[in-house]
Amino acid sequence: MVNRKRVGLMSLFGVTLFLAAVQPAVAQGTESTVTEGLIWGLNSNLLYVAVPITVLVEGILIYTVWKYRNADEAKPTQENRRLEITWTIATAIILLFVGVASYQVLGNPYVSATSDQQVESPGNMEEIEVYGQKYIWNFEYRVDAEGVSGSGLTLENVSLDGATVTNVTGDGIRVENAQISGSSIESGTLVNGTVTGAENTTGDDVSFDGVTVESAAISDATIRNGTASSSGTMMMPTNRDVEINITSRDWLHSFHVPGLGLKQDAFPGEWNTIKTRATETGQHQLYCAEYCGSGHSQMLGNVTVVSQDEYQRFLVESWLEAQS
Ligand SMILES: [Cu+2]
Repeated sequence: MVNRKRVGLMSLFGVTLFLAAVQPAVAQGTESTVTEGLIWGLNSNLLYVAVPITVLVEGILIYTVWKYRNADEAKPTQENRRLEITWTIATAIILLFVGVASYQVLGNPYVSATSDQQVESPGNMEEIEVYGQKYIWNFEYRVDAEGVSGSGLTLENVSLDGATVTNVTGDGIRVENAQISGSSIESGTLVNGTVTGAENTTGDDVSFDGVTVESAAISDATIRNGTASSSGTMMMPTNRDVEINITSRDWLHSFHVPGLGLKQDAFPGEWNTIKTRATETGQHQLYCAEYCGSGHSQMLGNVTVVSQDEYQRFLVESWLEAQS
């Protein structure tokens, strides 16, 4: 009777363990990035293998304990070659499955990080730089935009592509009262600029490189390789590959966003890169996951995932704000 009760208790314990193990996978439901989807997919795949093995092994154990509960003396096991070959091969197959499944996910560029100083990004990828420092997170974004308008701006090192210059006065170094239509700069001053491909009056395309523009108004301008920044909150677009380059300005930190399945260490003087793609909009908590001093627990931030349009608007607005 006592033994039967014990078997019942053990079974209950087994079922509880099983439920505890399965529950997170069930609760997960949807994933918010490609990265998170891959990680949870691997998790469930391994669980599909681990649960039947656990049930089998525990079942045999419980059955054996129950069956030989009254045996006085244990009998020595006899050699059984067939059994040994079977469990060796079965184990090899299971380990092979675990290895292949893990490798596919861990070797995926959306999961594994690279440590290159300069990762050359194709133009179709958003680039975000993350700077950890005691005890705050700062972010820098690359801005490429078209059809940008603004006024009262000071622009440095900008390049305006496809602009047409009219009524240009000066010698190509200092241009005053320039009227540029297409990208229109009215009553602006271009200091130390170079104007190439422009005829003195109307017509040709012109591009400005390394130009400083003071108090200008621009409309319908193109921004190439501009930068924008934010502090505390990182913005991210949906349905677009994002390359997050992470470094530190002072000390060891770790960029950790559990809700997006992202985690990467931040070292001073080194860039660690993670690539991901968000699948839905939302806001997620950012933590520092490397003890970095007395303010470590307060080193929090947010990651806000918005639509591509909204992200683009954020970039341009931040860029314009930084110029004025
Ligand atoms: Cu930190």
